[in-house]
Amino acid sequence: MYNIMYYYCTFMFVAANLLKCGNSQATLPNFILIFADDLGFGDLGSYGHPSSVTPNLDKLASKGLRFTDFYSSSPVCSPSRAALLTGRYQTRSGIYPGVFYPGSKGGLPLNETTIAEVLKPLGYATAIIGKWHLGVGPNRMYLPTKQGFDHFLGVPYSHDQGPCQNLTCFPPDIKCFGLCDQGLVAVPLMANDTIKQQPINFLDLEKAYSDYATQFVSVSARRKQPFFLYYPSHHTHRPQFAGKGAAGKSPRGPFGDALMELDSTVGNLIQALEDHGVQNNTFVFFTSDNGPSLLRMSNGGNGGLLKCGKGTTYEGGMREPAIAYWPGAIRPGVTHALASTLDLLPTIAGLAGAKLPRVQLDGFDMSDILFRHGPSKREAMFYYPMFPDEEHGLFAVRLGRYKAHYYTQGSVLSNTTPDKDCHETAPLMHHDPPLLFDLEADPSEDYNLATPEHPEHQAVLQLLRDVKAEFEGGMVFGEAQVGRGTDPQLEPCCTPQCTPKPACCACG
Ligand code: CSN
Ligand code: MG
Repeated sequence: MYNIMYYYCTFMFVAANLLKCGNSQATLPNFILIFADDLGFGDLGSYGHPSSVTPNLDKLASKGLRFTDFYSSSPVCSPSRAALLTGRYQTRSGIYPGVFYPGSKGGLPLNETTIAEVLKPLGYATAIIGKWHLGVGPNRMYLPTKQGFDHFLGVPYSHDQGPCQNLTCFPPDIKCFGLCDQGLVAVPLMANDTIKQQPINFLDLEKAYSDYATQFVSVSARRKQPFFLYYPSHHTHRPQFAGKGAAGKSPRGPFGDALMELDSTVGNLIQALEDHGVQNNTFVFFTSDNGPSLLRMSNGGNGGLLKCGKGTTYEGGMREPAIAYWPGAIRPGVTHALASTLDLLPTIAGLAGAKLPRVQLDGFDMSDILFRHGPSKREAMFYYPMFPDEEHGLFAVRLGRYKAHYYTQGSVLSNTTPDKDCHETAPLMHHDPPLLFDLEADPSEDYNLATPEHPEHQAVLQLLRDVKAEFEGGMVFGEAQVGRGTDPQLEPCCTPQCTPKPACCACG
């Protein structure tokens, strides 16, 4: 009975938002969004990995809601982050083709509305800690501080987008595994718009992030200010790194160590919520930006039973682990509802009672899934490739249990997996009729159903075609921001007047 009342009260609290009920306070909920980098569907203990050490994430999964059919909007980083923060496909906001570089002229357009900007008018404290990757630009005009975040501690792009010959792992004299970009400035650590350290010290980085994040939780909670913490980790993007607490500690090797370090931060965040008594008033969500990097063998992640990985529109490229955690409000369980990073903005706005941006959104409120283990409002997922263009449009569509591939293409980012369909040598192929897979019966996309032996699938193919046509009829591509090119002068340098660049940019 107690339990029923408890859930009822919290449910009422969530539904009516400011309704006083039981012990729950009439306050706005807090949000923590943890975004792993290049983490695959099969990488967590709770998703079946035998040697990952992820006790804290596994605890969230067992006490929260674990998604089996959750998608990122893109098989690479910048576009998937744009979609997460805006609730809109990257093609609308112009975050294509590919990903931003340190000297990119473009960025997430300032007229796009992020989750942070949705929450700001309600008095939320907002922070991003970790990897931004939505542009730096002239006068650093595209940094997170211009997109609704009060605080930024982190790197404005990927940590392999700079020379990494000095990036050492544990033991300290061993070079980290993986290729990095030469000829660019060393990777900077930024505090808001200022460079704090260049090159970054990776061995202390996760601890610095975790300390800053728990401090942000603690200060906000003590002030009784609602908060939004966006924690886009560099883990587990290659090259892998880990500080003293995790390096050499996991049986899985460098990838496992990095993942273990991220997991320990998750534990610290949950502890901070409990220490300040806000765990029952905080919605925690964990997922990843795209599938595993299969570029450097076991130094990248693992897509489990899904086909291919990063850079491709097969399931391994975009289907992600995802966990929703809110003690008292979200009942433990597993959901097979179709959902996406695109759905977080409308869900969070709904929970806070915030106004939705007055633009075309691609997300759906997930409240029915979260609080009632109910069905999804989302019927379809649309797959754009790493380099989308208007001529080719969508590569694939999922509608219910069926997925049709109109185009397939391999990617260098999935080059070292045994399946040759994933490699960059697998050329762009147009499929007419499309390849058709039943993802419930065949999640690995092994058995094409659009064959003469299966005439019964004509109806579903027609339905998929209609859904695709209707969606594409409403898609307006924004100006290609990554396509605006790069200028070395725009690369963040802590000693702007120094010579010779990029090597002279060094501080802290
Ligand atoms: S990503 O990884 O930023 O996580 O997508 O670090 O696609 O050319 C992807 N890329 C550098 C990367 C380059 C990255 C690319
Ligand atoms: Mg990534």
